[in-house]
Amino acid sequence: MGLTIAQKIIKEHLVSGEMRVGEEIALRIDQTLTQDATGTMAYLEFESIGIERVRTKLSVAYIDHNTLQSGFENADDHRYIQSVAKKYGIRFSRPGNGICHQVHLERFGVPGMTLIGSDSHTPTAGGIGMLAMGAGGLNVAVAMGGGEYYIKMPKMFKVNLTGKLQPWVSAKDVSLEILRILSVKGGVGAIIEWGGEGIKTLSVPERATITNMGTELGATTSIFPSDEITKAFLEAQGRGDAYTPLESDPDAVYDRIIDINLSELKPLLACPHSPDNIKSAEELKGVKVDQVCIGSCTNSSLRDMLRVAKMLKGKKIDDSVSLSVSPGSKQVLSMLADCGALSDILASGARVLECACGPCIGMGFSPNSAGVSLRTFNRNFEGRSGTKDAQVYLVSPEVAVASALTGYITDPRTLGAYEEVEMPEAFKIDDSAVVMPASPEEAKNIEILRGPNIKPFPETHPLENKITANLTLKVGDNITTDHIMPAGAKILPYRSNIPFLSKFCFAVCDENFATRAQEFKSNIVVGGSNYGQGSSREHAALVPLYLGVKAVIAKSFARIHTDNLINAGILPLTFANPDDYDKLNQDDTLVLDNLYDGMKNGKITLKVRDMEIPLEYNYTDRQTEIIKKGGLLAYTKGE
Ligand code: MIC
Ligand code: SF4
Repeated sequence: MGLTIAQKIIKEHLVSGEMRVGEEIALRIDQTLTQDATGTMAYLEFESIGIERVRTKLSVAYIDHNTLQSGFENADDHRYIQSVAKKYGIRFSRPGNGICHQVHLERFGVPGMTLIGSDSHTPTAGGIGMLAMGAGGLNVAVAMGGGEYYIKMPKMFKVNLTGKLQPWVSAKDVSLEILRILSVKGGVGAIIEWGGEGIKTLSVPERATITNMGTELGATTSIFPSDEITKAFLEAQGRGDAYTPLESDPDAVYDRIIDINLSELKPLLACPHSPDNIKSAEELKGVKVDQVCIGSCTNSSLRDMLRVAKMLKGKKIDDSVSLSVSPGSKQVLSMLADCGALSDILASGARVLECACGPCIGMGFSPNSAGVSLRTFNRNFEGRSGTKDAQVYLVSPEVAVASALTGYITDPRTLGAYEEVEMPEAFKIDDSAVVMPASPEEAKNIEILRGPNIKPFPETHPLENKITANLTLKVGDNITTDHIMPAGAKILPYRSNIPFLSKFCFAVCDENFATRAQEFKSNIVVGGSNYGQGSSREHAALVPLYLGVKAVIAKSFARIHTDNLINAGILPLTFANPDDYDKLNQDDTLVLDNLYDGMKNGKITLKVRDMEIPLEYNYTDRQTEIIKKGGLLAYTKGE
């Protein structure tokens, strides 16, 4: 039987396990990346594992999230990460060099290799045929130390593209279309391979927009073949030698095949507050717009920015609209400046922000009260923009500019003639903002610089055989990590200070959660389906751990968050009968007894009032050991 692209890479990197869907497999990891918001914690964990130098082929530490520096905290964390990088053999991408996924695609990604990153949009590198996955910081720390990365062998989905995108329709619309088809949980447990004749019409940055947003489907990752288009991109980046061709076998077998005809797609928007709440620009035309943001790891490539500049050239944005443009990398910004496109953007009335995540994670540029914000980003979860009642829509750069010009949601196809942008034959290469690590000899004398913002890792304890806990919070379906542990400019600087972060835990759902959890000391959270979707932030597990959360019982879980709960030593349990969710009330006293046996046979009984509710526990012996020891750090250190 033939293999899919992902199966080929998995086979090459398989350390243990059988490649059977749902079975746990261990993979050798070639490259890792971290960003600063998850990086400080990941490097504290790496230090605590106690390895002298990274054992990957390449590890890069990016600074792109916490770049506001409105106090000493972020600057201290950046210095900490820079010193760790220098000492342990990691490249350090300085603030201003760009968003991790954009820079990694441009400068470091290699087709056929494995990459894990402490950021959920790491699959962006699937645009050049890498098997790239988001992971918790601790998993990345272990991989940097040469340890394997464990996943459940995913199902294989194939999206067959035919046709060609029509003028004013772009790769973002493909991402939104697949979200319409599959929903935010439709990709859980699957790898999505993109193929068919239609992919020959898509450049690498367009492919990367699509693999980037595969994260919003809950997919393990998304991947394109590595072909002539990949080769041309790598050559234009001066990295032609990184190219290897990669495609699936003609007789590869997929669990699901989805057909999309690019020629039939229209400009789409994801409406508040979920990336799968899709409507067309035609349907929404006339909605008043207050703010437009262009950028993020989804749509900040040179190609996207040139398109934006072309649309803005010689025009002014509407007086009522505030427009921000954040190029994805120093390479993009500098090439925009050199060719004059930056002046066209500035002359239109746009505000140009630095090459960083910025408004995407609420780092400035929050919308006005109840403001309508159109963003070329990948997530529009409630409150994520920093304004709780903002109405955020996810759009393509084309819809973004068309709407900024008119002040209303506008179908760009009404703008008339469409001119293709011309991509340069070679990108401008300047890697001077990537600081190289010290040699092993020099590294011995490098001191790690720790600021006062860095507080100790929360205490973990081995799992007891019986848990008696208060049901301190009951939430619904699709709870995101932005609900569990919000981000944004006011909170993000404290990512290495769990006690401080804890005040904001679940604040989007219940402002009193943290206080109540501290009163009860032993807590359980109950959720609906797809609990923990969204980011890779392990803080969404570490902070509940700090607040005494012992278990989460849900209808189903998102992939990375499940790992993060296990890594923190928190029990993720599912209802055997999803309807039992309705029987539980907030502040019920819950008893989970005989856990060790229950974990062995996969069945645990929840006692509440006079009821016994069957729960399922479907994890491997390795995961059980991790939870029993009180988390992956204790397990890895052999405590
Ligand atoms: C996000 O887009 O939510 C983030 C911020 O990039 C997160 C990582 C984090 O919370 O630091 C992600 O996607 O993993
Ligand atoms: Fe940064 Fe936004 Fe991408 Fe997350 S989704 S890495 S915050 S740009």
